[in-house]
Amino acid sequence: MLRYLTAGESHGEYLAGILEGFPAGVRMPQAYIKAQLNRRRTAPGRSARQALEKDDFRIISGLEKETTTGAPIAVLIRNASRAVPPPSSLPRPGHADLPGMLKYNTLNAALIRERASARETAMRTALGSFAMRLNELLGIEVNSRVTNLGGLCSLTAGSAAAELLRAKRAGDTLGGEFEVSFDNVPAGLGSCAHPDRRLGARLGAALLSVNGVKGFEIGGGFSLAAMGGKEAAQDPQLSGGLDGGMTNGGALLLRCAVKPVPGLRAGTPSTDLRTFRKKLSVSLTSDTTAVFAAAVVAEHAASLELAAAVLEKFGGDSLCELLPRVEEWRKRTKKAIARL
Ligand code: EPS
Repeated sequence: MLRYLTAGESHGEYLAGILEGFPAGVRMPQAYIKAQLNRRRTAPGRSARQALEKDDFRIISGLEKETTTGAPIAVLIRNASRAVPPPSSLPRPGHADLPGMLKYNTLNAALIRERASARETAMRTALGSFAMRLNELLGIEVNSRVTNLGGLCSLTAGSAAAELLRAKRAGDTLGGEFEVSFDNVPAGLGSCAHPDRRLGARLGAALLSVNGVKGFEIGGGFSLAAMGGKEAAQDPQLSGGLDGGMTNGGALLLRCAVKPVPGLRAGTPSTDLRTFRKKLSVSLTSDTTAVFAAAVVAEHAASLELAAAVLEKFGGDSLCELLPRVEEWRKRTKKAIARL
């Protein structure tokens, strides 16, 4: 069973993560993890904090000479920004502040923000890069792209940058949509045998847990609601690579909607929970958009879930045990999935 845990606060000394159940014999160059962390950190629309962060990380167990041993992999990422925000009883509407303050019985929103912050996704990316690498070695390729930024759909690097600048100058933030796709996925991952083994549901949970994600679709998604069965049957890709909770051998296509970051430099009306006075909550640390970074995080979160499903189906404690099993399965299923 592949599983992971993360810990750490946004401005604590470290983020910490453990990945358990990962097979032995996977070469994992540090540069590979660094490149993935840099993709997340330098995505368009980030706040000034990301220029300060270096995402310096240390792997303290589970690797010998950049190759996994099968033991739990423990990772530490050092936070450069250690400026813990001062205590505040003023929740930022739309963030975790208010429900977190109620839930954990505190009048200090900063305590909630520290853990709810999307800073945590740096660790998910580091751990997810192991899964991405394993999938890659098995021939599974992941990609993502942002398809909508604040309603703007034909995006180029230039039009996105201009839109972000416009929003930033106006003290506003932007939402958007992204797609994550996986090619060359073996058929039969997941299961129709029990609800919690359905891979679509598992991938949905993985992606909906990425900060700011409010919508999730598989393949044709919501557009399928308006189609007849005859029309839908003409395009097998509308299933997004999943039928009955299992991969069908076609490309996996997942799509997410990300809300605009709710913390605004321009301020949002809120209520101080100590005095019950109305006040403007002003956020100076927000990204202009989270959609580009979320797409990178989503690749990693989905890769972890997919690698878990691969390991469940094929087993094996080392890459050399796993590889021939996947190859043999691909040969066996090749003819049946050729139409997709
Ligand atoms: C982020 C770190 C955060 C924000 C952003 C992403 O820094 P801080 O915790 O200092 O505000 O820049 O987080 C959010 C958008 C959010 O909603 O939490 C990061 O490292 O990704």
